[in-house]
Amino acid sequence: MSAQVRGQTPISPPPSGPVPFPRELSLRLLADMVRIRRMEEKCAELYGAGKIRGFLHLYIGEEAVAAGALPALAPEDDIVATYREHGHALLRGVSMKAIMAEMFGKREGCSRGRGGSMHLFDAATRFYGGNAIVGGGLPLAVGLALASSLRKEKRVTACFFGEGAVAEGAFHESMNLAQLWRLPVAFFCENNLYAMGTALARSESQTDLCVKAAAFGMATLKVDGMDVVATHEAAKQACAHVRAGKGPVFVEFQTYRFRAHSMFDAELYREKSEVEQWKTRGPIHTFSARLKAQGELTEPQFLEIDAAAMREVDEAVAFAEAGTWEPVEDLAKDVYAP
Ligand SMILES: Cc1ncc(C[n+]2csc(CCOP(=O)(O)OP(=O)(O)O)c2C)c(N)n1
Ligand SMILES: [Mg+2]
Repeated sequence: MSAQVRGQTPISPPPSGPVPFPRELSLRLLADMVRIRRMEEKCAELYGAGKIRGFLHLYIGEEAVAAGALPALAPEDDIVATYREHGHALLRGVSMKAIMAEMFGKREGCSRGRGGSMHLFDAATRFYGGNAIVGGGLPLAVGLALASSLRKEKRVTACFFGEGAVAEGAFHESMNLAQLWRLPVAFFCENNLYAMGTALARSESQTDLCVKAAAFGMATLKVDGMDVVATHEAAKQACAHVRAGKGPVFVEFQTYRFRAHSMFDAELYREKSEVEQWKTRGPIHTFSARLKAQGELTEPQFLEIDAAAMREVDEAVAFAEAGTWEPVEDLAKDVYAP
């Protein structure tokens, strides 16, 4: 396999420079990334222990995208995501307890234990899933945006999806109608360079995703997805564009997953050295180093943020463990009419 077919090279230097946010916001973004990381590390461990079963796709390495994008959204906005959505749900305000219980398949989970890792759903926070179908979220997002547009409700629909979705017909149909009807959608593409084991250049003749979006006449932004400063600024800009009634926007977050695609993946499609190089751009350690350099974070403060995240994880696991199984006689409920 040639170098071009693997992840794009060369890899840029780690994100650096001053953080222009108020300290409170910076610490929140940092804490949010740490919460996702610690929650998912625990999920991996619980998967190994047989407590979490089925599919499990970890977001580790990509945290700066959700951490930067979610705070740009308002409570009335709608969100659609993929199966790699644990972090998005958490930062939207679904409790870690309800997420963990869902991972376990317990009745107390946010989808009552029927969705599992790939189908976290919470109507109260307008978090409309969690979708196992590649590209499946895009038509849903366009439908939600069409509904809010017809009802004259002021909402942004944020649609998160991987770069693998651009190979699907649903992507092109959704982009076309969203732009044609000037719908209020922010398409947030998480380009982590691989769709399972397929590098972007192996499946796409045009690897610049913004060029694809621009072909529909859509406004585009390309962002360093490992830099939470850049992701937050870009998401704010994208949402402002949509809120101003200028129609949809496409944002390409250039990111990288540090773990396997799912728990069943021997990772034969990329070199370990590529992963190690990307880890030097890790969103948590680079951002905390910048905050330390400008005197806004000390190592003990970082350790306290980390400890708080681990306490939240422990409480979520205890909640999931104590949760209940749906009785077998209820299994056909909501599936077949009585
Ligand atoms: C329509 C469809 N085709 C194939 C699959 C199998 N599949 C699951 S994940 C995946 C890769 C998707 O990659 P990407 O969109 O880049 O998201 P990432 O996993 O990198 O976050 C594929 C092909 C699927 N779930 N749905
Ligand atoms: Mg991908």
